[in-house]
Amino acid sequence: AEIAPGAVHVPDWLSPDEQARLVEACREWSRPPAGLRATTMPNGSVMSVRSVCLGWHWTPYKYERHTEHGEPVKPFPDWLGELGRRAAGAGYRPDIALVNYYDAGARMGMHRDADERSAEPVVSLSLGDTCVFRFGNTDNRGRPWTDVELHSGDLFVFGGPSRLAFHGVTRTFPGTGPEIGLRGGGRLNITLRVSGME
Ligand code: MD5
Ligand code: FE
Repeated sequence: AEIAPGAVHVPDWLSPDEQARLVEACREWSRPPAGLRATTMPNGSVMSVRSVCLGWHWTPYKYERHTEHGEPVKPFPDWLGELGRRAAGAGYRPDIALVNYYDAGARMGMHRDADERSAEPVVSLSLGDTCVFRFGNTDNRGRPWTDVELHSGDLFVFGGPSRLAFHGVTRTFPGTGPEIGLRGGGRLNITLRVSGME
């Protein structure tokens, strides 16, 4: 379903086996060094979502090859690029993966993803607990917005005019995810992006 121009939601895009394989990959990527951690914002607040990056490390508001602790960021694997091409088309060449982990209380405030130097789409894959994804407008963090439930296995592609729309995650529904190896529950979101760097 096209939620807005360029914003396409494909429910149930990943098979249960693919979901389980991605969860296992996220578990590996989450290990130190350069593993899962919470990001501290410039105002000192700590994000409730924890994240791990592949390819390029995001820290507000830029991408670097090393984490804030000087650890080299893990490589972006070829197979993940192939998955991205299945989602966004043959010419898509992502070089960043940003994995977000949401525990029962985690939220993501309204923001836009404007730190990539490329207008290529963002591919989003949801795993585990269902969430409410708030898809806003391109002007400000307020209304109008559309609330969409994202379920485990769903694909979202944000391209064209929706690439710079404000968006966030207002809540998750603990205990709603399928048995895909996310022990302890929660929600994972993997975004694939094109850095436009180098
Ligand atoms: C999430 N992640 O569920 C979301 C899904 C992030 C983030 O927002 O920055 O890691 S990705 C949603 C997204 C990406 C790019 C553009 C738009 C939405 N959009 O225009 O709505 O953890
Ligand atoms: Fe975002």
